Amino acid sequence: MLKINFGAFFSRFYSSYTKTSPLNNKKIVLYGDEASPPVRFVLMTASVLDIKIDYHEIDIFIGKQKSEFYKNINPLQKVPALLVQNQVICDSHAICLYLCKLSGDEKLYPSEISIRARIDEMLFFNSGTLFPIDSTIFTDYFAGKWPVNEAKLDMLNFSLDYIESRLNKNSWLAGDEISLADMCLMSTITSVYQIVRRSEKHKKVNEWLKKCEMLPFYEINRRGLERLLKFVEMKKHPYI
Ligand SMILES: N[C@@H](CCC(=O)N[C@@H](CS)C(=O)NCC(=O)O)C(=O)O
Repeated sequence: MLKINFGAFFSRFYSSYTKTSPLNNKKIVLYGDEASPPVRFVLMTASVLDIKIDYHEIDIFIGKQKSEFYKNINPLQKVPALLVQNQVICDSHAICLYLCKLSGDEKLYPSEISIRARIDEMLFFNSGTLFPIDSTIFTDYFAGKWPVNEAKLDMLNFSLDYIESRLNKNSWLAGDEISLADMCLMSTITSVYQIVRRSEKHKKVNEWLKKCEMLPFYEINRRGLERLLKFVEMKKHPYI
């Protein structure tokens, strides 16, 4: 049975990434495309931390990440990239950790080292395992290599089994409180579920996603998913 204290969640997490905050004497620019899960992860983190950022769209569906303008910002030609004064940070995990440290706000990344270790574990898991699977499935989808290769689906299911096992122990991925880990993996999983059918087997994952959907920052994820779906639907491959 899913029990959520909505009042506490809403007061704790409601904010908008257009709001101003005392730490914003620094000019922070985020380059991204909301269809991208790592970009949504950064936007949601900034929103929860109440950090004002200037958002600059790099439309990856028309190849803007390969433009000379953007290559000068991120030679890797990937979104997101964060520009803070003269420094560029080029990976969503690094960016979100930076924003947590910059804000001094511990709600998404508490200083207690064993909690940090659990959050880091999930961020590295996303970076090294889950997101590359999501990325390869989407690359195949947009290249018309569909239905998805079974071996890739197995890899995805293996990762979801692992996430399910984490959620069997705790209500959130790194413990009893929502953290960067949840925002990061939620943006990846909800993306892949735009083209791969949700498995009934992963009950805890599905419950956890429902809890995420009820939080105010999820609006950012929803908006990005709508944009992603627009391009998914243009391809019209059957839903797997
Ligand atoms: N590990 C990076 C991954 C960034 C990434 O792969 N972004 C994709 C969009 S989801 C991208 O920019 N793709 C454009 C391309 O490969 O040309 C992060 O977390 O920021």
